Amino acid sequence: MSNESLANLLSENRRFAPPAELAARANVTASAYGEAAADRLAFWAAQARRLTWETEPTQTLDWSRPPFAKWFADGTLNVAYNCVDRHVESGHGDRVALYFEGEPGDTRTLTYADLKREVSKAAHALTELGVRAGDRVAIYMPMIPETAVAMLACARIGAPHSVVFGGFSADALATRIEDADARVVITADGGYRRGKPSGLKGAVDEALTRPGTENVRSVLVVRRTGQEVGWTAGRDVWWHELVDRQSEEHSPQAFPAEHPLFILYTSGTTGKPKGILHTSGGYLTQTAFTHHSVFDLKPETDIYWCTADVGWVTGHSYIVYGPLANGATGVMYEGTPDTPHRGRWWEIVQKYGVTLIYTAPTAIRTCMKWGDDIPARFDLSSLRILGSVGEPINPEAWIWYRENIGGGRTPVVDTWWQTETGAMMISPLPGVTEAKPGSAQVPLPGISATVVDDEGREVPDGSGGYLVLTEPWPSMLRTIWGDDQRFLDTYWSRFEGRYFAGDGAKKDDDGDIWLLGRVDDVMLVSGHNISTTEVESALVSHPKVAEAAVVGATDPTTGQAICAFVILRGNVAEDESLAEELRSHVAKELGPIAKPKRILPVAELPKTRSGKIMRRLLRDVAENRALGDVTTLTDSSVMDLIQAKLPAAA
Ligand code: 6R9
Repeated sequence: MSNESLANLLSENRRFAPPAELAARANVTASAYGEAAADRLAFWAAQARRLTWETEPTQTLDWSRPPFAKWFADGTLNVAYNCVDRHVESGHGDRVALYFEGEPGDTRTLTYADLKREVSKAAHALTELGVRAGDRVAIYMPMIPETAVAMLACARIGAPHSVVFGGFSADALATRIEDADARVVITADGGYRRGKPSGLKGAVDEALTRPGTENVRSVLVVRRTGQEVGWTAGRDVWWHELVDRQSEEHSPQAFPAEHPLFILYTSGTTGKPKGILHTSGGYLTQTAFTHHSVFDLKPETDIYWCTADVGWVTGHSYIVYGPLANGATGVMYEGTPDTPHRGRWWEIVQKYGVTLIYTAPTAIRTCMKWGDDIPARFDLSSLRILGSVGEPINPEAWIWYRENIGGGRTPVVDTWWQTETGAMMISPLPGVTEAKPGSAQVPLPGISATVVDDEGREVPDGSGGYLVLTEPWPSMLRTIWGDDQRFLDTYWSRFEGRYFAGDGAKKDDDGDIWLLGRVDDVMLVSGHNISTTEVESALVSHPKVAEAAVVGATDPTTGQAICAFVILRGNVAEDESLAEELRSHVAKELGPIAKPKRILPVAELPKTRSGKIMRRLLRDVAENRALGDVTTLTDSSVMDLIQAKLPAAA
């Protein structure tokens, strides 16, 4: 990418000041930026005091062997104690930790005292199965309370967990079990999805026939749906038989701050999945701090709901560790947003009086497509802050979220971070930042990020390039499990001494950061770098378009030609003039250079199971190639539908 790359095509001038009342009572005010800038390490040392340490750390950062960081290295703590016991000890045992809403409508409420009992019993159960500190435990579960209990039980005994998303196949599970050399798998018979039970245990059985998984000696199985399951005597154990008979008292042992907490696999575009390793003290410090500051959490009164699956980093950091470390009351929902009806999420917000919600742009755009009338049927007035994560949020989707879900009152916080960063890195603060729709804006206090050009020079305001992180942060990944060299090559070799995030970004005239998508997705059209995100945002700003995915397809004259796949809003019909209408709209918003050559209306877009658009597959379609790896798709029939559309393309 050249320096004028990712030029400032899109101009977004709407601004939203923080509500005065929120600003007046905000947990974190503008002074935090100054304090952190004056002494970054002192700032993080102060944040570490949010936690209860068995041995208080005296060292903050050990960066003597970069990029292998150690944070709070001489401190010791127990992560589960911090997320559970200490809240009971400080008199909040009766506070609800989790409101669980099953897809079929069954509910459970766990207070912090309940959670302490469950986690203690599960910790004893794992110990009885022979799990010792340092042993890896794979967790392959639906979204039920036992999933959080299992994670916390592992943390309690110092056994790093590797949560594998329940939608992944037996093969994907086997690869991850093998890479982490897991000794125990925790699973369930199944879970509820789209109105019916779906299976999990069968995939575990199949995975454990694969070479490399021989070291798994036990499979602990939660009964959720009651469906028939295969059973291997001597290996398989029911959760209710083993866990329920354990003692409710368990003394948590303290571990060093750098003790591994979990491995979480991210699938890059190529090669085998990377096992991202996170450790204890720094991770918990930053997840707790960011959850407290970005959601302005008031644990006594807020009801917080993160709609992610626990199988993704968002679920780890913002369903389990951050919120529970802060003593928050959270909602956990098992199923899909449209079961049994398209208002299910908003019904949940109304039912529990949710005040803080954290979701993904893909979900927001889907709700836009379903129509404004659906959320309008529910009382959403309890909401006070709306969060977004996972992809760039198009300005139009941002505005829709604020207007239709937030009643035009609530701040929207667009939080940029990654599995690798462990916790939020770039985000507005709801009581401080004047918000710009579509921009994550500013690095959080204590975080250093910037945008650089190809040579690694910081770009001036108003220019684009690559996002880099310039100083270590407490919740950073420590390595790729078993592969230090790949850790160095992937993140630390592109720009000397700085972490390369793999995302394109630009700085606007105020120096605020706008994320422009993965650098692999940037298009080169007639010598200009154009970001997929900006063209998509221009398309979504047209009243007929709910969602768009844009790719660059090889073109003999222009190098790459822009090909746009669009999903139309609710009741918009596709007609002959549509493609031309959208093309001229993009030309008006961004300039003629960004005008898509082809526009294809489609019913669905290919997405990863965490909701990110897989542009790589769309590029295959646009270039008439055989499709690459589709194993991480939510629904591979989507691609058949798209390919069937192709001959009719404009
Ligand atoms: C938390 C999570 C990381 C990638 C990241 C970027 C994209 C996440 C974003 C965003 C723009 C945001 N991403 N949040 N892009 N604005 N607010 O999603 O982790 O699954 O590892 O994905 O997601 O491209 O590099 P992960």
